[in-house]
Amino acid sequence: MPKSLGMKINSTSKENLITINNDYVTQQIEYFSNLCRPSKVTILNEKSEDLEYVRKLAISTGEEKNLKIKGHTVHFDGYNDLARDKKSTKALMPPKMKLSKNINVVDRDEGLKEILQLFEGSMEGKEMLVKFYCLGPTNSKFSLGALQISDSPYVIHCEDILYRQGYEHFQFLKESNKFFTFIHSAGELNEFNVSKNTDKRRIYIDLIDGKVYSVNNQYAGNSVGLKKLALRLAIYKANNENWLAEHMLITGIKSLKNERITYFTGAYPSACGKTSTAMIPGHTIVGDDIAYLKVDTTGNCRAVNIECGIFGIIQDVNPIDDPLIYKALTTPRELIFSNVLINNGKPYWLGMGNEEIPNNGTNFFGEWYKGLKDKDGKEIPYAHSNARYTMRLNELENVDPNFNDPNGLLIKGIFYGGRDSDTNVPISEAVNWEHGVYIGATLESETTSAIIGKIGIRNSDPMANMDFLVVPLGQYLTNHINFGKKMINPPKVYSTNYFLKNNGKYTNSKLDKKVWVLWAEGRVFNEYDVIKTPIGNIPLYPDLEMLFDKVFNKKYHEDDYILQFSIRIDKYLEKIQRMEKLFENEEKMPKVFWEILNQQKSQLSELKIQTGREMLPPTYFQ
Ligand code: SPV
Ligand code: MN
Repeated sequence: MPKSLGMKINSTSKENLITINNDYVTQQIEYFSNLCRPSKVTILNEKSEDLEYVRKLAISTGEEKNLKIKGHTVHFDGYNDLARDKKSTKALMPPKMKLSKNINVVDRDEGLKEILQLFEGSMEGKEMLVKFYCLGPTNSKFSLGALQISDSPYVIHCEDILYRQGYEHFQFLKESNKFFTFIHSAGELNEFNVSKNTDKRRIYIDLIDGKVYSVNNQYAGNSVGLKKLALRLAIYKANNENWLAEHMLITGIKSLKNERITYFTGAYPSACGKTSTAMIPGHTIVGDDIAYLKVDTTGNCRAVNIECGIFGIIQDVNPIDDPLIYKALTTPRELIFSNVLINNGKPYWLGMGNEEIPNNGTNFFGEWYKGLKDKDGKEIPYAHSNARYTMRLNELENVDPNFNDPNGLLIKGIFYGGRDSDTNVPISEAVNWEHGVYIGATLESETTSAIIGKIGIRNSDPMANMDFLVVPLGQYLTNHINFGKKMINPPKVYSTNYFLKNNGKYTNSKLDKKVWVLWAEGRVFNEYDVIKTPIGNIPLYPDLEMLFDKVFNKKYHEDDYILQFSIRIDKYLEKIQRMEKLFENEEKMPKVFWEILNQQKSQLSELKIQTGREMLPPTYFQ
């Protein structure tokens, strides 16, 4: 036991460290304890008393407050710390490495120097918590160890809810240093217990060392190491080992006749229907955010949710649209609300249904009253649009019984979808795996509030993973193509779009996605025919009519079908142009990407010349 550390830890912590028996772990803790200078270091086990210790600490330090319902607490992030900070999140670049131009980087030596300085003394007067987790189910070939060090009991509390405990996993690691390390400090806190120096917020990713440094923030997308910070390290690792680390949900779709359950993954940029796809009524949820995908020995695709909880957007969770989540949020269980309005121990959020919203309370701004403005004269809403809830998955009635399966779940389909008001049809099928990669690579979305910045701008977001890429984009896409080559039965791939508009109005209702996914599920078993179009395979009207009838007992009109499934030639051609520009300077692009793009382009252009029309009904292709 290093002497400097020995003075700061109690006998239980000492024992916990000795049992782990890993020099690299001890070195890290000692190094960061010396650098951050906490008054105390606590090394936590995975026992229930240790979980309780963190819950209590989050309350006693004021980072969380108890609410009326048992087990519910609230946490506020600062006014400048309510979403992921893309600008201040950078990969530390070793001298010979080259990344795509849209990946944020800083020279490794320079970045390390800057961030280590920010960590210096950052935990003075605070307690440093050390915790061991496992990404993915334990005892599985997917399992990855994660060591989290933080001065924020809120961060550890979130991780205790969102991730599997990994103390045992670390014991089995023996002397190995093959795990990820996350070091976080909320930095100096203000009178509301929120990070004060958000101008010095930095999140630096060290690919060489498998380590992420995060300082002067609390918002979970920035602070919780195992979430988007681990995703970046995993993408780097996966890319070198030919598996996939993806920003994907996993759901079990029950077939129409209920005779089978088929697992799909799905990638959607933040706040674009991802959680609601994972939570479609009647189906099961395995995960709503991050999945690892591997090819098994039989040539099939298997995936695990690396999390076991949800850090979900709370806006619009109401008894009609999300009955299961709403029920979970309004009954006793361990639950952290963040950035909602609190009045008299009760949380209020945007779009919560018929509740009357009080005129005052506490929110992410501090003491709030209706009409309150910020220093720029902007009215402060009672709750933030990126307000969230943190909850265990097994609190939900629809959790999949196999969600902890160490072998992963057999994946037969993949969905990609973005917020797209004018181009893509509600659902189409890729003709093969490569075309599926093309669909994922060309994913675009109109921006939302999950990221700091303007709302409503069209952004390109390959596989919804662009924010987290730490390998060149072309190489990442080549890895996707190669992943397909390893499979005997690759999953079928689907493009979905829940946001298609006509004259400013959505062309379908929120729940219609249930029909689209059931059609995809049936297609996996060749139950429906398709119409072949230049953009892929689309459904036939009678099949959707039957599905709408069986699922919702509702008439699906042919006019709606024609409106939704018409091929918007001009819009697709515009999209292709944007894609040409985006990828033109990208190195190591798979050749097949350009082949597919050029083929689509020439087919669509020809149709345009032949017909003189910018939009063709699905029946045209029959
Ligand atoms: C997302 O924005 O994609 C999320 C929430 O899942 S965050 O933790 O901020 O990444
Ligand atoms: Mn996400």
